[in-house]
Amino acid sequence: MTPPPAASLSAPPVTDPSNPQNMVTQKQSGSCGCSSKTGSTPEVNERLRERIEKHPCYSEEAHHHYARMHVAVAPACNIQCNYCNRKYDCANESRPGVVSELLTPEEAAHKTLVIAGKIPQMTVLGIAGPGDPLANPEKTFRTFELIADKAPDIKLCLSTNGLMLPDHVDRIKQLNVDHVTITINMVDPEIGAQIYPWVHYRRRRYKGLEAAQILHERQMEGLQALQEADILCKVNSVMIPGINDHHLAEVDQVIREKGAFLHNIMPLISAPEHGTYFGLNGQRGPTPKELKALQDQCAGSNMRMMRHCRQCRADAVGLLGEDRSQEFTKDKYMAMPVEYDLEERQKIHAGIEKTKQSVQKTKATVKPAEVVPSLKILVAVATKGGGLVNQHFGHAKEFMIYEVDANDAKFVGHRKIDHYCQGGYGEEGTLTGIIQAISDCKAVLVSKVGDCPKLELQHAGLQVVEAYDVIEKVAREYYDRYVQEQAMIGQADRARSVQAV
Ligand code: CLF
Ligand code: SF4
Repeated sequence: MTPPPAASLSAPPVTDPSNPQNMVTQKQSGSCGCSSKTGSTPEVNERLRERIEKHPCYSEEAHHHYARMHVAVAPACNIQCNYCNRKYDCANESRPGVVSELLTPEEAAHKTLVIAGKIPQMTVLGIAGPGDPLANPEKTFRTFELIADKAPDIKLCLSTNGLMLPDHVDRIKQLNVDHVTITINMVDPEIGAQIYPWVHYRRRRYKGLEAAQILHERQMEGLQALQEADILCKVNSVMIPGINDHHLAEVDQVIREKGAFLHNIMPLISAPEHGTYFGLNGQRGPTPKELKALQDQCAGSNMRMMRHCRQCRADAVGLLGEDRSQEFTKDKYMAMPVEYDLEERQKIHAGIEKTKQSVQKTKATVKPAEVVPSLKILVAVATKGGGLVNQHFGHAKEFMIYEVDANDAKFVGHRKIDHYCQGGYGEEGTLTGIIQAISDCKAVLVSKVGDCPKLELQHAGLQVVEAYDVIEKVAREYYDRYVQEQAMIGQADRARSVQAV
């Protein structure tokens, strides 16, 4: 179902300051802010900015600069999703529910404090599994307590299926957890019954439609309670072709009406070797094109659409695009001393904020004064953070995809790849896969690239731009050159056809 125009939605009154949806409405009309009892004010806008500016999931801009970590303290789950199998683990696998080691709250607190010293740009501690954090409330809340006590500058974040959320919102608020994610894949239990074979609720197991109905009601109740408690809520939805792909626009509309701050539509990850019901039964995930089309459809409304999710492991560490969890296995971090230093971290964060400002200034210089309708193209960017084209082609494990036109260069997604440079040498086999992954792009923007892969990329029709600068600047400059080239090619073609006549 296509969402109606924003104006026809029954949005809560814009004067309610606790409603994050109102903040988004304000933001999308040009400021990063929310409403207040007396209307939108700079103070309230500033408050929303502070809540998201260092959270790499809630702010696309922040994800270039700040890192998150997850601690795997929650093994049990109270529902079954057809796309989940927590028994499968692989150190190279990045999927929700995947984890190498389970931790006690005390181990988790130690690990967090160690990493807060080693990776000072780590600003968020999330609990996202491997099961459901609220099916393990004691371990989850004890972990938050320990960390809040020793590291007050670290934001606490929670991701849940929502079944037990209504019972815990007061505790979540009391612990100052300001970011909660609910995974909502349906608002129609008929569709839910195809995704969830059972839920375990108040000591009883429910199956089929009844299970999906209970889950749906609890998710809606939890979302409402978060809104009333003024806790920022993000909704994750897994796009499952043939099951909920045509339904997610309706989900988007419903969660917006209920005050969700951000919607993250993620692709189903499905392969037989994962041993999930969907994987074993040949259920496919969406193509990047299908995913983008749905995200674009939903982003047309007045709610933010998250496109930079990396579908993290339950023990992920680092910037969203880089997983450093293998550097911090239990044997390693338990032997490391805690080096958490609040003052030092604050200094480093102040430096990052300065870098962000300078990137913003550069971005502003490449925006034209007037918006004009124009051709859109995609480019693939190699970056290791900071908002810059700053990574060697051979070292990239993913490309960020930007959609560029005469007005803007917008981040629209990412593509995972096997990195080309293995043990100092380029791998021919992986190059074919890389070219395939970005075949809908016109150019690759990298800090450097070797002659051989450069030629191969060019043969495949991809232009190669070597630069070290702000992503949007490099992308827009390339766009202008591309448009000029196309115009010249068009002129030459026309001249040839006139001669032929
Ligand atoms: Fe973790 Fe989730 Fe918090 Fe982020 S992840 S609990 S909100 S700190 Fe982020 Fe990872 Fe996507 Fe989650 S990229 S899977 S959205
Ligand atoms: Fe797996 Fe999370 Fe679903 Fe539980 S809620 S079955 S942990 S994906």
